Amino acid sequence: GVEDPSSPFSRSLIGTFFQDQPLLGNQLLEDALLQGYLRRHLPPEVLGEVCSDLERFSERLCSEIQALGRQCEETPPRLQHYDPWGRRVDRIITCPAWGRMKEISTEEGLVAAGYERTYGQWSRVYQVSKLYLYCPSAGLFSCPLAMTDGAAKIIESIGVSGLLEKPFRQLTSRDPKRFWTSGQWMTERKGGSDVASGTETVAKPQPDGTYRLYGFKWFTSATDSDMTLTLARVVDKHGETLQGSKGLSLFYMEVRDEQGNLNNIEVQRLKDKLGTRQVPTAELLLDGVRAQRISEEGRGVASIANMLTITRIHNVISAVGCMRRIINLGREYATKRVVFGKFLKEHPLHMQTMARMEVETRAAFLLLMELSRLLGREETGCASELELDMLRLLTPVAKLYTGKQAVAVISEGLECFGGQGYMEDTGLPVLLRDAQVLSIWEGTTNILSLDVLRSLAKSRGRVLEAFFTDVKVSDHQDRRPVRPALTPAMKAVESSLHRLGQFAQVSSERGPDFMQLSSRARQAHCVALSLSLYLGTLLVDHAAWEGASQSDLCAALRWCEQDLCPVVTKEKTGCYSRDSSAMDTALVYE
Ligand code: UCC
Ligand code: FAD
Repeated sequence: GVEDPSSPFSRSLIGTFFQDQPLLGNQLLEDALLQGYLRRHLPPEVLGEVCSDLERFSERLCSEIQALGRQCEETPPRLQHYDPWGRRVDRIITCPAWGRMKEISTEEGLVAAGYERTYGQWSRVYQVSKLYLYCPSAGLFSCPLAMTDGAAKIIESIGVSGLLEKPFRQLTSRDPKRFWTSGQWMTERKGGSDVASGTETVAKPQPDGTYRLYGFKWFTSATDSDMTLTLARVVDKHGETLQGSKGLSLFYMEVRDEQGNLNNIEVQRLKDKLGTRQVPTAELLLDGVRAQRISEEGRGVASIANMLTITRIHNVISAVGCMRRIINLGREYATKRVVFGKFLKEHPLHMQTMARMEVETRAAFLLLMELSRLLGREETGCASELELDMLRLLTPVAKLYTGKQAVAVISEGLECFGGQGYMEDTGLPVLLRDAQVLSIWEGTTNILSLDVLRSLAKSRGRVLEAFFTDVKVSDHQDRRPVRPALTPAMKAVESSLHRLGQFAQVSSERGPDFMQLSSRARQAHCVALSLSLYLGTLLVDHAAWEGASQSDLCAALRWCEQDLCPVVTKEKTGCYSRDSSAMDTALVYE
């Protein structure tokens, strides 16, 4: 305890060096690819408005939303079963920041933008870009927004009239006093993938045409929502129900009445989760819930599929948005942290690691944007048959791929901060914990692989044909003078296309059952190869645009080296050359 003024260590001094934390900058201005994509695709009259809104919103993320997101993480929801006088109330108590998130997302039109269609076919690209910037700061409020968007989509596809007029207006409102969120209650204890056999909930018809629902919902996220869509089996006049998919119908219900009392719902408990702790996820007993049937009897699964398309796209938004965020923070940190006598960004190996993450993220980003472009075209009646088929095929593919990829990239991203990446109070680990769910909810990876096969089978080969046509169209688009530097990437795409063609040929020769019967490894190989190829095509296509940057070019080349070519060719393609190191840094810091 003797104070020695020449020593920097004592009770009152704990050393002089403190590492600066990575700062969150304006996420639009720091995202060269997003800006490039918007410049490339949006008509000039749309571009200016969209970019200025995204820039303003990105400032709001730094000044307000990011801190609210942290509060949601630090103050998870809790369940109050009884009031102080012993009455059963089942109140889910969320923090004020969660409530504020609801207001902000309403003011910002994060759901409304998809339905107002101010920018015509580009409205979804605008909305998705905004959500992509938002989700890593959202404290998982992106979860209720996803389901809200999905519910609005279902109502719009059924028709905004009669009893569905009010919920549609509330779900797509920009007025915080009116805005509603929706749940999506599909999973029961017997099965969340196998909904057809797993659903035990029954719906008893009432004389006024409504129904009473009895059952148990095993996973219900954002259970503080105002309304929900759910599945149940209608009981016929003999008291019987039809088992399997054909017995399921879709129901709309409000969660509380005008006084705020639950609609004959008991909240059994809140789930104790690895991540997504900001969102209440509850087990619910439905004990005579008042509900309205909104699909034809027996068309429940097919009707809720519209919602699945939207929520799965939101899953992709989250995956890509969080990958982008960890890279942006990681590269900022690399300009501050000194190791072995120089900044992290001056270590070629570190830059190579980050460049790999960057290439993965760019490919996933372009896939997300392609999905939103197609969705926007579908919703404004501009989509061709080929585009509709591509939207159907790419949705499960993108969800399954980016769900896995997010965990890998974010995990690598945490390592870029060394031990600090593992420290909860840096706000970094939450990204990894929350990413783990992306491959589970909204359909696990295997279920989505099967959905890919469903889409192929249902279209009798048309979807596969659409895929090949689309790859070829993008590959040869405009046949404009392609930069010579892109040639190796284009060759890699062509040779992969050839290999995939051979696979498809074998499949068709072996008959229609082959796709279902072939081993999972073979299916996985086919999906992986097709996807790698498709992503390569998107990167090459973007790099061939006249406004493309050197980094866009580099990303396309890297993708084709890393993901399309076998490892042995890496030496030949110069992946480890001296120049490549400078390219890595340029790519990461574009
Ligand atoms: O997890 C959930 C919420 C989490 C919170 C929200 C997060 C959002 C992201 C936020 C990020 C921050 S909600 C629960 C999600 N549950 C699932 O995804 C279910 C997983 N299981 C499946 O996807 C299955 O494939 C089923 C249940 C959809 C289908 O199983 P079946 O019984 O085998 O179905 P069928 O018989 O093959 O299909 C029945 C009908 C067919 O139409 P018809 O009768 O006309 O031939 C199918 O073509 O449904 C149609 N269908 C589809 N249509 C099935 N899937 C699709 C599809 N994806 N698109 C279009
Ligand atoms: P299972 O279906 O039992 O799957 C177990 C394993 O078997 C998985 O690996 C799966 O891929 C595999 N498998 C299943 N079938 C097949 C097959 N045919 N071929 C090959 N492999 C197969 N659900 C809602 O409805 N609403 C919600 O709001 C909601 N929120 C959630 C929130 C969180 C945090 C989590 C974790 C889940 C939530 N879910 C929700 C449930 C989620 O959608 C399901 O957990 C998911 O669909 C998987 O269903 P399951 O848990 O029954 O797993």
